[in-house]
Amino acid sequence: MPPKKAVEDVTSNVVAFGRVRKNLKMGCVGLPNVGKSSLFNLLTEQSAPAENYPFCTIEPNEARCAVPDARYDFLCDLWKPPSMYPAYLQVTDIAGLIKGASQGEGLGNAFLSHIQAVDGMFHIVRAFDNDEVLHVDDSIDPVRDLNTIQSELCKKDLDILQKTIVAEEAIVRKAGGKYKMLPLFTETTTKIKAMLETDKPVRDGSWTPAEILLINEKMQLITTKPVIYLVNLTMKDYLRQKSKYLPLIAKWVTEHGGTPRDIVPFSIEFEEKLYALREEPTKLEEFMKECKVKSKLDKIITEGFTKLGLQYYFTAGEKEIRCWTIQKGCLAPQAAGAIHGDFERGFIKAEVVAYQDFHDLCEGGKSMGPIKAAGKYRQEGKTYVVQDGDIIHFQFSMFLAFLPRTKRLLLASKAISAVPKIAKD
Ligand SMILES: Nc1nc2c(ncn2[C@@H]2O[C@H](COP(=O)(O)OP(=O)(O)OP(=O)(O)O)[C@@H](O)[C@H]2O)c(=O)[nH]1
Ligand SMILES: [Mg+2]
Repeated sequence: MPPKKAVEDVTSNVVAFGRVRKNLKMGCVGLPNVGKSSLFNLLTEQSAPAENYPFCTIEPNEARCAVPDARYDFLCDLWKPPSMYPAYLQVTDIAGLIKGASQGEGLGNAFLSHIQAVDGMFHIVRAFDNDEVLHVDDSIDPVRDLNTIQSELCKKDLDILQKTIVAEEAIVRKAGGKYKMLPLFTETTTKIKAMLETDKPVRDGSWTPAEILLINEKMQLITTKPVIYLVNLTMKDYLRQKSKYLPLIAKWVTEHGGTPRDIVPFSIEFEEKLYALREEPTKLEEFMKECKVKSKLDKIITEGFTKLGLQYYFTAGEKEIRCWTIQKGCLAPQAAGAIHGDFERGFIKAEVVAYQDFHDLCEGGKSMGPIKAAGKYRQEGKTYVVQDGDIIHFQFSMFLAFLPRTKRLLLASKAISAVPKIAKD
């Protein structure tokens, strides 16, 4: 008799690099003295040391910042509940890397485990001229700096790859012929090696879902992590929205697998000025009127959150408005699991209204009446892929929640097997 097919617990229809969990982190990466800790402090309102000397940061600093969202503000204003919980982005401030870091230069290899512990990178690029702030390579040249960091990360990944291949070969040898190296493993590692040897990050390759799953399982590469390039300009350049470095940086990013959306020009000097004026509203207003440009901190947070493949849905009621962070592509039962495991195990259905429909139809009230009347209050089942900003009320049963797992999965498997697996673009 053929072995029984295992019942798979399908949690999402997206196959992507990286870990599947909701508390993913963005790490601040770049050369020393480029403004990583200063940005970290501004984003998270911390006071990590950010002094004017290279390698000021040694051990990583971690904190979180609320994700700004006008939709959340609207719901909070409408309900005015006693408890309100926005979504949060976790941010880690990491030590600076220099040329040769992968071979132990500067603070050496410690950076590897620190970058491995995050899920995406804010790559901070210095584009501010200032003789008082030392540059480790003596001059301002953002393209050279981008190449330095990219090359060090690729070299480090080559090390990881080599170690993974050696470990896999040892397993095959030990098995004494019972087990052969999978062709998928050999083909994938050959492809990765060719990319890394020419300083191309693995994320820029084109990969099948099977290759992505293999990479996730076998090696913790750092160049699979998504990147946002944050370009730190002088206040003068930021105010005039022009910098001689920006076109060069944009060219480099687009030639290296990125898109213009992956670049966020900002200015620590400008953001620190706004921060210093935060308790003087009149002066702040005058300054903002004068300069006609806005802070970029909100954009940095939301872009970071999106880059990690995260999104959230809302629960809204008299007691609480809350954002529940989930991975993009998450199915309704697993989204319910963000609230409590019993909600996932005992999931019956989700009552859903898209935020925009609620906003447009609520007539300034909290009632779902007008939304139902317009046919926009939906009942969704186990295969529903939750959308960013859905307002959801889950129905669940304690009876189902306490059924043994295999029985529950068997009951669910028919419906769930209809959900296609797709590779993240
Ligand atoms: N003029 C100017 N100085 C800046 C700017 N951004 C950062 N600095 C200064 O540069 C110095 C280093 O800033 P940090 O934020 O500590 O830099 P870092 O990248 O964390 O440096 P390491 O921890 O050494 O890797 C500090 O004195 C900052 O005030 C900027 O946009 N303009
Ligand atoms: Mg620092």
